[in-house]
Amino acid sequence: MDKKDTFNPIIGSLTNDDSSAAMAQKIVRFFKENSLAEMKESLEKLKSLMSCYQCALLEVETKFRVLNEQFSLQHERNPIEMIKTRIKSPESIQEKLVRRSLPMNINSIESEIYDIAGIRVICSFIDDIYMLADCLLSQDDITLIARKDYIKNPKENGYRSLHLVVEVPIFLQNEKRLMKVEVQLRTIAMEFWANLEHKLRYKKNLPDDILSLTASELSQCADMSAELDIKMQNVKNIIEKM
Ligand code: 0O2
Repeated sequence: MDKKDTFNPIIGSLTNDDSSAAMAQKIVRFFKENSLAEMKESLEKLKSLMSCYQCALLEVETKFRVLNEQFSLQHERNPIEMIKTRIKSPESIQEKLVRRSLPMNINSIESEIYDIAGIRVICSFIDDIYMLADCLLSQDDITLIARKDYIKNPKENGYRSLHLVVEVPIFLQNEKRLMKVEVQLRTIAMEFWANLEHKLRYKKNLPDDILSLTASELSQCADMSAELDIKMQNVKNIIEKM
């Protein structure tokens, strides 16, 4: 066999007759095409990983819909007002990797970032949040990875929600994969506050005095909405005891 056949076709295509400029061109093309191939491979892996997260979201969303259905049969009311799902945007993933000084590769995305797949379950009452969280966590294919209770321990700015990171299996054609999903459970009032606070947070370049004034106003709004949640829960408890 001709020696050059054992090399990559582009390298192999170099001949002694090539001028050095032609050789340089072929080598540059070889490296360009190779890195392009690597990029394509990484992109394919990333697409496949994102698709697995999408499947995991479907699994967890179905679990909540089943619980909602069963509860509405037994108690004639739905504990879930709304479910929202999202896959974290590439910009947001990149920002998180940079912020945590993590390498920019598929492995660190999968092992270090727990909120690529996110599901938000908006409930009617505070008790529904804990009831749904307990029901989900008692299912034998769900593993709890992390739990943050920002309802019992609100963030300094007033943010409230129950956050769970769970691992759920997805069954593909030839394999089973365990995927992480971040579940945020909150009431309508908590969702209302978080949405508006999120919108206002993106108004940048505010002077310090305005920033501290708005932070204090927002924190008061969070306390008022928490009070509203407690009052609504109390009214529900009274009616249910009748
Ligand atoms: P998005 O658009 O939902 O993806 P980190 O994610 O690194 O900041 P950690 O500890 O992993 O920190 O997350 P944490 O604090 O448990 O929750 C992060 C998510 O909760 C955020 O996701 C928001 O969705 C929500 N969240 C947390 N704190 C606040 C807050 O003060 N205000 C509002 N409106 N939402 C909050 P992302 O990635 O920031 O955004």
